Amino acid sequence: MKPEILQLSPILIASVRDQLAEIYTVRRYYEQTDKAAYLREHGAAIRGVVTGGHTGITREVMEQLPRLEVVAVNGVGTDAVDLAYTRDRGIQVSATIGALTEDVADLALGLLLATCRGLCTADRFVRAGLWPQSRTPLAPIPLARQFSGMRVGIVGMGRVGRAVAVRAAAFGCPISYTDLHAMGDVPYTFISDLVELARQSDALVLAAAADKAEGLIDAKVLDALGAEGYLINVARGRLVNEADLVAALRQGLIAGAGLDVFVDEPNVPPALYALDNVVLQPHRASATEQTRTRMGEMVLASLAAAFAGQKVVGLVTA
Ligand code: 8YV
Repeated sequence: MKPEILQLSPILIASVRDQLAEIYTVRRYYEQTDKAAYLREHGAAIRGVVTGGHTGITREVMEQLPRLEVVAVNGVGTDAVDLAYTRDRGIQVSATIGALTEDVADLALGLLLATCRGLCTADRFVRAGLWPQSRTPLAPIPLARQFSGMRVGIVGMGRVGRAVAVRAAAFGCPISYTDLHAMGDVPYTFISDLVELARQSDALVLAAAADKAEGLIDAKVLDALGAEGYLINVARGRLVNEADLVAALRQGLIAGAGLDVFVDEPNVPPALYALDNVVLQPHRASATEQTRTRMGEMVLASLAAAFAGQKVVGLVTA
């Protein structure tokens, strides 16, 4: 009999979906309207969970899966999984560690360039047919901020932080960072205090894990970043106090923001829609064909290892 899998978020790669369906009985929890009834019906037979980084899985759901052996996160963040609980029960948790680093860093740079150079505003200007109407073509759009050479501050010098640093350094940007401690193996300036890092940066890029850092970026940090400063978030919405960010953007206390993640996805603070100094993305940093294929293959490998009684690929905790 095929092992039963509970799937909490969609997989967009057809070949991965096909393989999952071939090897396992896949219960698509995310498609159900009455999720409680679905769990009552299938929970007892479920041996594995596939979920997204942002979706994770709650303790309440896992409590209804008595045979659960493995949670395979199709993503790198495990902040939405109750790891203390999985550890207690000996459930293995895997993440697609390393698979999406380059894409997330690419998007951070894309957001930096798009925000500083006003790419989306200028795109809207051209699409609206406003260019030919204006006698001095660029007058309705303010001059942009040069990105090359900007002082970039990175919050979290993990895999993604490092990949952002390499890219920004290629643009001639001096790099500083903060983390729990200085890293001996990177050539960038460590600044332990986040407010001080913000003060010494023209752009702050969030690349930190979110489990212990809710609301890290608040009014104080934004104030230190200042009216010429930009905030980029490719990590988790929860790292930012969104009310403080919206206020800072509206009042011009910071220059702009490029955001791929939000506190209550897919809901975005409506005030942001009207602001030209923000570039918004629907949590798409890892959403390329190549990366999602690699991630899906890691998920398949994890499940296979777990059901063969082995250590999963990309083990986070067991
Ligand atoms: C993933 C994410 O794309 O990796 C993560 O933690 O949040 C996203 O980048 C998501 O998990 C896809 O399911």
